[in-house]
Amino acid sequence: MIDKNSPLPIYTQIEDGIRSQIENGELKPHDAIPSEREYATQFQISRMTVRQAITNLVNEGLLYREKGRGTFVSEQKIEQQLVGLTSFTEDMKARGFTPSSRLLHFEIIPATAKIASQLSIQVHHPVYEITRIRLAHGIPMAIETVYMSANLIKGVTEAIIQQSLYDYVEQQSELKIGHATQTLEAIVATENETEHLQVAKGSPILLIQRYTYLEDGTPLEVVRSAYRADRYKFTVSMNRT
Ligand code: 16G
Repeated sequence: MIDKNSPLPIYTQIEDGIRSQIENGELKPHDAIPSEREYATQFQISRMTVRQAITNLVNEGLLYREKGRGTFVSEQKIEQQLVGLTSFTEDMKARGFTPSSRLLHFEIIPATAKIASQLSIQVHHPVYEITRIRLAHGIPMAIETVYMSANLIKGVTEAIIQQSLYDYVEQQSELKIGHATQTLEAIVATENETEHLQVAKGSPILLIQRYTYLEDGTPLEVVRSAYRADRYKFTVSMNRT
């Protein structure tokens, strides 16, 4: 792992070494890495140097420390392409994860002025208000609240929401989902989100707000999705035109 003649600083070499052990699977999620003392003895370097390398990897989210227990490898993040308009169910299946949902709230409410204008419906017309925890292999990934016109999409039930909303819209309602616009920003998890996503107080969250439209331009849904920043990263590819 260490070449003392290399122009690269020793701590960078340690960082790179641990990083490649994680990438090639030699170190797996939740494995303990050797202690500072062990690295220091093995490579004949100071513990300060080792600490610097490990702290950098902790700050990057690749490792996590547990008081009194040691330092461990984090779960790898799910990498989500910000291209095609896909559903959570499709995204997870495409990665070989089993998607599931835990329903927190399901109600038909009269549209507020804000929701009515976002969905282009009359104020007080009925809308579904649905909040679900979205899980992959039983691990909470996101907490998501959807508003949808109940006059547009009829017959949504708890059983349907446990499965896929997009499936219901396209298969049962035979409507065509066309396009969406969304914003992505960083926020700090609220207490409620912290609890449901099983993350530490004050954890960063990736907040996506999506407006989805049918092919004919009718607004379909307004969505607020709070994704765990320790489990998710989003990628976009760009062309210089
Ligand atoms: C995704 C969408 C959400 C949509 C849901 C449908 C984002 C940020 N949000 O979570 O807008 O309502 O999928 O999922 O990607 P479903 O078909 O699995 O119910």
